[in-house]
Amino acid sequence: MQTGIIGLPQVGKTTLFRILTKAHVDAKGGQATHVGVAKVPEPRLVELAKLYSPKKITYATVQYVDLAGVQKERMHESLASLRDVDAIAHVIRVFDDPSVPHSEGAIDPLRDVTNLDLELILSDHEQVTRRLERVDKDLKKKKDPALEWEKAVLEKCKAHLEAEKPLRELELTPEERKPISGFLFLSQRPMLYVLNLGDDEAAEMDKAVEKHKLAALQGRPNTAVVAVCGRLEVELAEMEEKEAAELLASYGLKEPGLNRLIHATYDLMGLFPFFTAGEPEVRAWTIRKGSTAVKAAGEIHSDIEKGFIRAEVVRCEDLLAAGSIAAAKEKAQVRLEGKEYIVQEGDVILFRHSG
Ligand SMILES: Nc1nc2c(ncn2[C@@H]2O[C@H](COP(=O)(O)OP(=O)(O)OP(=O)(O)O)[C@@H](O)[C@H]2O)c(=O)[nH]1
Ligand SMILES: [Mg+2]
Repeated sequence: MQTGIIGLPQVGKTTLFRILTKAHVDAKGGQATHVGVAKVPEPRLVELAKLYSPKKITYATVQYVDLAGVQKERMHESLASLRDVDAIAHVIRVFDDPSVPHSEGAIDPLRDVTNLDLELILSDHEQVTRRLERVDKDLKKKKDPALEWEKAVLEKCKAHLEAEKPLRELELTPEERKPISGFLFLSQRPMLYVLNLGDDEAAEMDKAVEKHKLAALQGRPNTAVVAVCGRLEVELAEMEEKEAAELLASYGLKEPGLNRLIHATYDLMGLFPFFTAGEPEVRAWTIRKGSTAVKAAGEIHSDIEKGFIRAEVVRCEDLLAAGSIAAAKEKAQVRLEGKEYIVQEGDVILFRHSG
């Protein structure tokens, strides 16, 4: 699962990518594409580790791709680079800094959001139109209920796009999704708007959306908005933990913007963690909402999936409060679940398997 970081030139994409992934890449890369992995912050892992003193703690991760700045003359390439990502993080420049030129001249976050979204919509519209022509041609030759259905869905998409709305905001039934699942529409990807604020706005992070008149971006389907302050994040990333916490507190913040950004990405992709815990390793694994226990087992190892007997499941909070698995068992908080059990956010699971 990859999230592509896109946005106009010089909006702070690479700066964010570098601190997200702790990668040492050259910000002046310009056209280069970098792929990196970010740890999903998870305080419960640290708490679990206190119970097990494991040799190893392993965090869940998300992948980010740092893409080249979007330029009007190279729009086609920019959009092509989004084909392979599962979600999009659009970094929008809100910070004002005369020493960093803005490709559009003035700072106007809503304009930048609207323009990029429109490019995604146009690209999808072109694809839908082309496919519709093809389908119409084929239907003239021969009646085909499957094609009729595809045509109906494509027309629904087309009308939505013509209203200048992204497909991620179009509600489709599973039946409607089927015929278009192969198309990789760009405006259908989950979208994270990342507002890159100026250093002077760090203390009013949670008011940024209203202040910059971006309330219209909130509450949309498959869309999230986070505000970060790139400069401050760079400073935080270079500090000792204690120092960083003090600096955050001085701005009235509880956690770095990066943590919120990573969590928002994770949520947006419909992912959440479950845990395994033991002396060798305490670990967070990533799973899709709605996945079964046997699927979760497969995340760890295909042998555990194949030889699945049952899962012993306890809520992380219950385990932490009880202090040990044995104590949680005494309180009847450890459940035995079968293959079809739907894994819940924060489950700690021990898989019993054969082989
Ligand atoms: N004042 C200020 N400057 C920033 C901030 N974030 C990034 N910059 C500066 O903006 C310039 C561009 O930052 P990058 O992170 O390279 O931006 P980019 O979006 O990756 O740029 P391209 O890849 O060239 O499109 C650098 O000089 C950064 O130091 C910020 O939050 N505040
Ligand atoms: Mg860059």
